[in-house]
Amino acid sequence: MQVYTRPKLNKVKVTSDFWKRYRELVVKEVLPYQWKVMNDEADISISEDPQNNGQDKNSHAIANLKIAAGQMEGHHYGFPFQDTDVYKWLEAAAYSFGYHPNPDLQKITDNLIDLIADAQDDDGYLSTYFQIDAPERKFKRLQQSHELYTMGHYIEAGVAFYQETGNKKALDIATRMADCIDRNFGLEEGKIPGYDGHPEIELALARLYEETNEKRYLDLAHYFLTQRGQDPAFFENQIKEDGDSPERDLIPGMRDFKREYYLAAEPIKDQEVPHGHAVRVVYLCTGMAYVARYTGDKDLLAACDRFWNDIVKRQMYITGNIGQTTTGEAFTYDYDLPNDTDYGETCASVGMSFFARQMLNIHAKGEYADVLEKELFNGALSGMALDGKHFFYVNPLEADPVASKGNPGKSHVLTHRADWFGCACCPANLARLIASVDEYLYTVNDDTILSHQFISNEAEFDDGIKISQTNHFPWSGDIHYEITNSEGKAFKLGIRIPNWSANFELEINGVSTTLPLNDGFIYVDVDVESLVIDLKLDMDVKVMRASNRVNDDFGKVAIQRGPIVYAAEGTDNEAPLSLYEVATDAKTDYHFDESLLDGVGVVNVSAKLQKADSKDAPLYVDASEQVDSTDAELTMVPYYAWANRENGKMRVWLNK
Ligand code: FUB
Ligand code: ZN
Repeated sequence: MQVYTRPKLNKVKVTSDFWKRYRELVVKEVLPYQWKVMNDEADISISEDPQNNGQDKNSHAIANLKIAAGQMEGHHYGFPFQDTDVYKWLEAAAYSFGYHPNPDLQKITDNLIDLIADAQDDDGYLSTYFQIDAPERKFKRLQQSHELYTMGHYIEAGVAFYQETGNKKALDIATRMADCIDRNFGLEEGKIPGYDGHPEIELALARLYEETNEKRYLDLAHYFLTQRGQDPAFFENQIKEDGDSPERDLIPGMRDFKREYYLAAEPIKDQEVPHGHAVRVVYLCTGMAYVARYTGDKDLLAACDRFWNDIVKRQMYITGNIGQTTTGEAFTYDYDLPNDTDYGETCASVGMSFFARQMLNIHAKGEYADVLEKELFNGALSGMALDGKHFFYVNPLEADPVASKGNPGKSHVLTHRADWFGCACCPANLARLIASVDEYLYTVNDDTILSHQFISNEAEFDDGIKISQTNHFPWSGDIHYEITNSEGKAFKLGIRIPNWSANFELEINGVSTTLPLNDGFIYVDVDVESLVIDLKLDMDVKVMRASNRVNDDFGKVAIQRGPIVYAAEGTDNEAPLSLYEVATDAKTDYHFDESLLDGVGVVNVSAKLQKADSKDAPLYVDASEQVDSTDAELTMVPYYAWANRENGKMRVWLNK
């Protein structure tokens, strides 16, 4: 019998050209640009903020911290959660030090930690809106206040910063915050028996527990998850006590959303499907999965499974985007997946990646990694322009500048990425995901190392285990592994076979091999000192269809190659794109174009192009009248790279 060791992952170096480009972009463009914006030093415009938040062009995020720290005078500006822009940025900067040491940036971030420490109250509280403008209302309107959400984002940043730099002050701020929250919340006499309107603190406390081993933090995270919805009137009662008039609202309109929207209508264990605001849902799910893993809480785990299935099987776009409506940035109902009015917030895709990662820590199922990959290469990545300085908040699957301008129901759908937003939650959220992508490549469960992403890397584990993966993914499906196991310990290497690769070929040490597929993984027993594995994934271009329960995609097809979902843009094709018809067996051709969009795989698809009716023709005619069409070819580019050239039309789903 094999005696397996339990490998511990120490370090992953991303060597993928595709991801190295993005990660260097974070260092060279994204972080400096966002730092300028948050210091109100960037010449930007937020006039096309899809949320119509009406903010001025300055973020004031750093100024708010300076005012709270007593270094400046003035009022708080922006949303009650404005501080989180800074914290997500700080977290992204922390990760970047792991692959790109940067003393200049480190000086800035060390000073920022000092500023945050100065802004923190003696009792550990830190949320600049309340400190500056409403100290008497702390924790009194949790439906809208985002106080725990805000502190949760700091806690995440503080843990990451400490882990990357060893700056103890960064961690101390986080523990003092958590202690403050612990003193104020719970079921004991004198504490608030509530929770935040926006989940985040749960996953943050779980991270803090992981770092500090302080069980109180895990218990507090568990409390927030199990207390949610126990008293469905909790938020409303708090609002009554804090002052019922709408002028007292911290974010206008937030009181109108139902309890379900806040996932607070009933205890989570009783909620069949996730309702409401998409980012709230996926942050909550991440917290649930995190805490369930450490506590063994079966109710939480069952809720994770239910919510996962509902989102992934019935409410997710082919690109991984989630949240179908701009009204409340929310989920709607099963199979409702409109393409030209959808929301698909970048933060929701980032949060879905967090959720998938946590689920992989619980079950070795390929479907979690499939979704993670979908987000990394499509839904989340689309949130940033190739220049690192423009961002999407809303990610549509069909867009037209004329429609966005002319139809108020589509005004949230931008057809070009914006400089910044009044509510700027997305840009730094995506930056922290990209900067930490090395943490999303492996999952170690007991005796098994799961290699579930095909992002070239060199990984080092304890016990002399090293895994090097080289490839040109996502453009090529040839994946080469070299495994060094200098101490000859025995372990299993699980390699994901993606759901898009129906066929694959495997060679171990040059010998063609077949291995059974187990929940999306093949498993190789490793007990020798070195091993070479070659995997050939199926990179044929696929013409995809949606379940015929999805009204909006009925009679339509989409193009996918490997993990990449493709989009047709007006700039490459004769518009309108709606006049193209693509057969399910359409001829397709793939080539890599180094000079296009920083190097992308391009797919050409044979199609029929209907002749557009003349403007003078009647609006309705007998359908039996012949319409001329010609043979044509559609040029398609990766969805993540759309809107990097002109402000034009785009479509993922094409008429069949
Ligand atoms: O409410 C805080 C953040 O702002 C959410 O996560 C985003 O969806 C945006 O509404
Ligand atoms: Zn966002």
